Amino acid sequence: MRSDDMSSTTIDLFANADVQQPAKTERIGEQSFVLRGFALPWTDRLLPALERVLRAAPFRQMVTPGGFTMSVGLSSCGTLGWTTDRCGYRYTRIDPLTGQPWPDMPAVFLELAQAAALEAGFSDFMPDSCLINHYVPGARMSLHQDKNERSYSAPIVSVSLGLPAMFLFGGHVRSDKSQRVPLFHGDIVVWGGVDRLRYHGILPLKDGVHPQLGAQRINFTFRTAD
Ligand code: MD3
Ligand code: FE
Repeated sequence: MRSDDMSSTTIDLFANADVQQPAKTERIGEQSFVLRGFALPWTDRLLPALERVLRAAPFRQMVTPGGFTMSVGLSSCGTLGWTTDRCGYRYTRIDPLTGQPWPDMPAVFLELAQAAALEAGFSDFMPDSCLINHYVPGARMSLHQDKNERSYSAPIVSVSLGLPAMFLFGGHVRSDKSQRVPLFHGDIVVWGGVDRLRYHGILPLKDGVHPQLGAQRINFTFRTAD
């Protein structure tokens, strides 16, 4: 907050604009940061936890309200999971595939998301949802905004694992020019404040084989949905 704003409830959209970030942090927007390799020291704990989540809630390809099957496979953990079907996009407490609550968010997932948010200048990040996206070569995510959350005041933290991908970072209007940001195994991106509603997407995944994960990319997206 700026000192003259203390009595108002207005969110200070530029709260982090003048916060110095460490050297390995790349700033890609007013309040968006790539933390290169931040997740690498955590992968020994992340991958077994991921396997446990996926045993309870396997990847599945969902259908958009327009009737298109997404090329990306999805799962979730945490209190809320993001879902789409012919009826629309929404968060649910029950996994529609299993009829059970989504698996708990592993402690290591939450700890990593909070550490990354803090590194980018966002304290007290409390995600209640982790969407797990599964890309195979050719899979893509077209330009969209993330608008299904109750509030946009919390940041979003995303963890990239496996094959590299080209992230498209657009503006507040779909037709705004996008910047391209390559994302590699272990990179984390944090988006908040003024950048929270910017259009974004992932270009079709290129063929390749990652030494640890094989021919796939897995992305965790942590959100405060409720
Ligand atoms: C940028 N996932 O799940 S990172 C998504 O890599 C999604 O799987 C991509 O877009 C992926 O919705 C991109 C996550 C992400 C999430 C929200 C954002 C990037 C964002 C909000 C604003 C700007
Ligand atoms: Fe998104």
